[in-house]
Amino acid sequence: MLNETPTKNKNLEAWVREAAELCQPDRVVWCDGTERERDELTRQAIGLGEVELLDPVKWPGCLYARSTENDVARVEQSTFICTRSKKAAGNTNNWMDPQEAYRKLSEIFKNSMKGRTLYVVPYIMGIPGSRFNKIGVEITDSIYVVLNMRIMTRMGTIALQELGAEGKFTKGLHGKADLDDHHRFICHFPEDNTIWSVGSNYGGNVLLGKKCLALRIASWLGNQEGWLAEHMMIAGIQDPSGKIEYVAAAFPSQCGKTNLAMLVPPASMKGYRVWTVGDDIAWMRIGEDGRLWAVNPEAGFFGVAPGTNSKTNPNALAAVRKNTIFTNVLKTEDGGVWWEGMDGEPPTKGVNWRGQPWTPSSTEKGAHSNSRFTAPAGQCPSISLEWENPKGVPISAIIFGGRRARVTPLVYQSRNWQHGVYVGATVASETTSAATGEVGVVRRDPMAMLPFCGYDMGDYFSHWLEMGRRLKNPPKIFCVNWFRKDDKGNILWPGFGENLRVLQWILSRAEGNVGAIDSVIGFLPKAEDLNLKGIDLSPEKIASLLSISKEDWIDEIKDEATFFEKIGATLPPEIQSEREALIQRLSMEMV
Ligand code: OXD
Ligand code: MN
Repeated sequence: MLNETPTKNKNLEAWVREAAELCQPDRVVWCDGTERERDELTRQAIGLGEVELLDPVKWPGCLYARSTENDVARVEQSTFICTRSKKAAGNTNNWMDPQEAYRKLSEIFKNSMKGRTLYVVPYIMGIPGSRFNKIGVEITDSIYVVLNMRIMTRMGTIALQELGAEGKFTKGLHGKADLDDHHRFICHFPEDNTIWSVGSNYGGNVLLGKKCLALRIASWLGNQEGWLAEHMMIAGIQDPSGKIEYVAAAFPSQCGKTNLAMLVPPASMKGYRVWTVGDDIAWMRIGEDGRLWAVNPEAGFFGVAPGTNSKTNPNALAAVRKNTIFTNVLKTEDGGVWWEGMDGEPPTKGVNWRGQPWTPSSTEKGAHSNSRFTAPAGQCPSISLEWENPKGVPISAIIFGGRRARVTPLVYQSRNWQHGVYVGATVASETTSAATGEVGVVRRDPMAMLPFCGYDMGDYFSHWLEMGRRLKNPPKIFCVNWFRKDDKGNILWPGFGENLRVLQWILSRAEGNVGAIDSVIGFLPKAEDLNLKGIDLSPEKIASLLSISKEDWIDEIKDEATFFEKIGATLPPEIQSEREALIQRLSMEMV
């Protein structure tokens, strides 16, 4: 922790001075990222009541935090893309004029750090030493944010060294202000490479390297520089011969990306392993070999706690046993943590996420449904040897998915890249508690990027199409749905480790080793080509999982039209013609 300026970068110095003038903190502290600094900040945060220490024997190095009750999820209605022209932000983003946004937020930031410390957090998104890195600097008055950023990014002196005297960086200004949701704004200024976030202390709104830089700003930069910043997990699938193939998969929040990235193969699939490269974000570039190469720009996992147990995700459980920050879970009497869906019996007593006494007979949940763990990725037993390879890993298959009780089958393959972009563009999912708002409503979430694309969605689809034209050896594109239900509302597919069976089919298809049924929506597996050994699923269930209902798809296409109309004139004609081709196939064939 340094009190004097440790950088020769004049732009950085000037910007920190400017922010301090606006926010008027008592002190300015530059973070160096050392363990000594972490210990000192932890001590201070405990003193301020921002975090509590968990039992040091059972949960070594772990901290417990609660956010205010009205500040537990991303706030999409208060998230803005502030480009000079509204058109650049597109119709699916909230837009604010940059002058107005700076003025409005300045009023909230003004003097808001009086009596507080302003921390300067330099960080790297990407692998240190890689030419594809982006450097960010977050200014914040929250020690909780600093402690989380040091897990989620490569932070401190290492980032200042990489930045050097002349380097460019994303300016991120964060302040808690009064944590009043009327004063909560998450504003992105892609033309200024700047983010201003105020009035929140919840991860997705305030860990500015993650959704704000690595997705919203990075997707804008990717469009200009010719690469993709995506809301995707990345994993390597090792087969019994030892060969590893990599997949990247996009799912909306809370649809199991982290579980898929850390999947443990079922006992009946001997010789298979899944290696985690990343669980949330993929930066993908075209390699010299004409393939798509993906890097996880983050250094940690900011995962959803409820439902994580030794069956659903033993690797995540192992990863969070030390040096982890738990937010909005239940704190047990013996200094441990608990959440709904954890192994074993619930504790007899505890303090819930609101800070109130809790017992199993309480009507309220112990942990908030969007409660989180922040854990260093390197602690995950399934972490890939390649996860810090600056080149990234070559992607054989891209997978899109959503949470759909009906309509979408367990898995299908698109016909080609253009059709795959259409499939990604039409992904829909039932909403979850990762964002404020109604839960369980079907909404279009193209490429799982609706809340994260930093520019016009139609232009984003065009960028995907352009990437496909440049790829000599593109990954094959698939769509999956682990959440299909029968008429009685029961989920049909067991999910979790068994999802590897679907990945196995996907990779066989990507390699051209297996046939498929050429259906109206794309290539469907023949039931006999799915590896179902050791799994108890009736042929009727398999048939339901792979079935497509003409009526459902006609409704689906109508709903797509409404969404495409919203995107407006920038919707690429290729997407329109894919849709028309599907309409034609549906009207010609009985499915
Ligand atoms: C996340 C999200 O936190 O997608 O990863 O909401
Ligand atoms: Mn996410």
